[in-house]
Amino acid sequence: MKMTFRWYGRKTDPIPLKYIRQIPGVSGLMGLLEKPAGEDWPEDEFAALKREVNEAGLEIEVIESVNVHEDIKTGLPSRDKYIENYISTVRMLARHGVKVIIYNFMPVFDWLRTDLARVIPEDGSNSLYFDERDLGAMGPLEIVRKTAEGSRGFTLPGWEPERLALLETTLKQYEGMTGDDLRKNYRYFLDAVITVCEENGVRMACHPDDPAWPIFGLPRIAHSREDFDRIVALHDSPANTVCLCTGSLGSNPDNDIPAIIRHFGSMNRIGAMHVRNVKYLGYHHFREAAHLSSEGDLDLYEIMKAVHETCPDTYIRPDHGRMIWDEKGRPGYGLYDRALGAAYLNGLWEALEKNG
Ligand code: DNO
Repeated sequence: MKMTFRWYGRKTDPIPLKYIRQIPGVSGLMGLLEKPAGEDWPEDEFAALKREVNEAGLEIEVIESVNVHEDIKTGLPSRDKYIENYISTVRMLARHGVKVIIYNFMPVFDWLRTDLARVIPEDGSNSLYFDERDLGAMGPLEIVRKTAEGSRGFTLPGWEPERLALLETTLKQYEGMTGDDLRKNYRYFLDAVITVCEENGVRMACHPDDPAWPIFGLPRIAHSREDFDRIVALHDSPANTVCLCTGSLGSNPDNDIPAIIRHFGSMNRIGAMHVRNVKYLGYHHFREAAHLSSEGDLDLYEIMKAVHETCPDTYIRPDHGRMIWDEKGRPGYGLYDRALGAAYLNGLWEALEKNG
């Protein structure tokens, strides 16, 4: 297992690389370049990022959020141009030693919350929060406005301004589209990209829908074990894998996370893991919790045990943290609680290793 940490780059991430290097057991990043979906990532910019990360004593073998353009998801004729750009980015990242690319195939929205800083009454910290009843009253444009307002001036993954400027047009393109239509377009994308990944020693890892159910009537096809069975079968290859995000899938209590890890881990279809805890508050209602099992409803020991048994070489990062100790950072991506999460997950791992 390689413990990593998400970092947004020096320009927009207030956390210095040195601090990340000082978290015990963190050997690398799940890094990214903040680029609009569909863009061919410039090699010089990535090379500079890699140099900077390596000089700080960290690896950068996993890249997140190489976002898929909406024209690919909706199957417009212009998709071929964007797929070509994607392939060129995959080749470029491979030349620089990247092994896993995390992306998602969610229509329009990446992850969604109704409050980015809900105070946890028990301890005064705050965390990301979702209540579908609040969403019902809001509608897509309103939730976008609210999310942008609550982001403290940081761009949030999947909420890039260029993408949201086109929101109304994009929503129209999805009208009448079914899950099967989306899967058909997904297969077209994978057929083009996965062969290139195989040739270049890269694995694609699909991030689940978050929360793990359909929203605003949009087709969503990645929020259960059955969904991911279909995804890995769309183009059967060891390079077509899952980014197993425990908190996203875990937002639906019907998803048995350790069982899902065992299932895809033993098929060699887990490319990377995002690990965090969730506290259920009711139907389609939850908040994010500290990583420690007893602070939420997921059993992190069982989760790490399933990883240890079936995919022990995977990349992991502690996912969203709460805001604690008065930190003012990017919602979900502060330093302190994620560092505590990494330390805890490393502790569980040490115990699992010593128990054989
Ligand atoms: C949210 C992140 C996601 C993830 C993307 C991958 O906090 O985990 O934005 O990186 O879905 O494309």
